[in-house]
Amino acid sequence: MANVEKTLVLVKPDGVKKHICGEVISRFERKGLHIHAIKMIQVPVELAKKHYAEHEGKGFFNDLISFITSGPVLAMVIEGENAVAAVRQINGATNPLEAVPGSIRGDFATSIDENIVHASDAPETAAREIGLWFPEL
Ligand SMILES: Nc1nc2c(ncn2[C@@H]2O[C@H](COP(=O)(O)OP(=O)(O)OP(=O)(O)O)[C@@H](O)[C@H]2O)c(=O)[nH]1
Ligand SMILES: [Mg+2]
Repeated sequence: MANVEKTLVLVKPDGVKKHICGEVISRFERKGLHIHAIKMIQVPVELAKKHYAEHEGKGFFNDLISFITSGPVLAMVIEGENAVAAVRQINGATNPLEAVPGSIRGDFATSIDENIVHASDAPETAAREIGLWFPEL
C-alpha cells in the first residue's frame, strides 16, 4: 500500500449525544481505513485550547472551547492509504450546509458550530494532534 498515513478524528459532543459514533466509525471502516487507537474522553480545557490553538483570537474561539468540552468526545487515530484526505472527504465540508449529502456533516448536521466530527487537515497537523490526544502512543 502506497502512502499509509495516520490521522486524528474526533466525534464531537453533538455526535456522541446523537448516538452516531458507530455510524461514523462504520463509514471510515467501509472506506477501507483502520482504527489504530480509540478512546472516550471528557476533554480538559487545556487540551481543547492546544488542539484549537490555530483559531485563538478568532470570534468563535471561546464557543469552540465551550462546545468541545461540553460532553464526552470519541477520539480516534485512523490509519490507511491517504488517510488524511480520505477522512476529510468522508466528513464533508466544514459548514454542513455546504457538505454534500452522503458525507457525515451533509447527512447529520445543520450548523457550523456543531458539525459532528473533526479531522486533521494535513499529515503534519495529524502528527501534532495525535501527540496531544494520544501521548501514550
Ligand atoms: N461559528 C463558526 N465556527 C467556525 C467557523 N470556522 C470554523 N468554525 C468551527 O471551528 C472548527 C474548526 O475549524 P477549521 O479547522 O477551519 O475547520 P475543519 O478543519 O473543517 O474542521 P475540524 O475538522 O473541526 O478542524 C470547525 O469544525 C467549526 O466547528 C466560523 O467561521 N464560524
Ligand atoms: Mg480543522
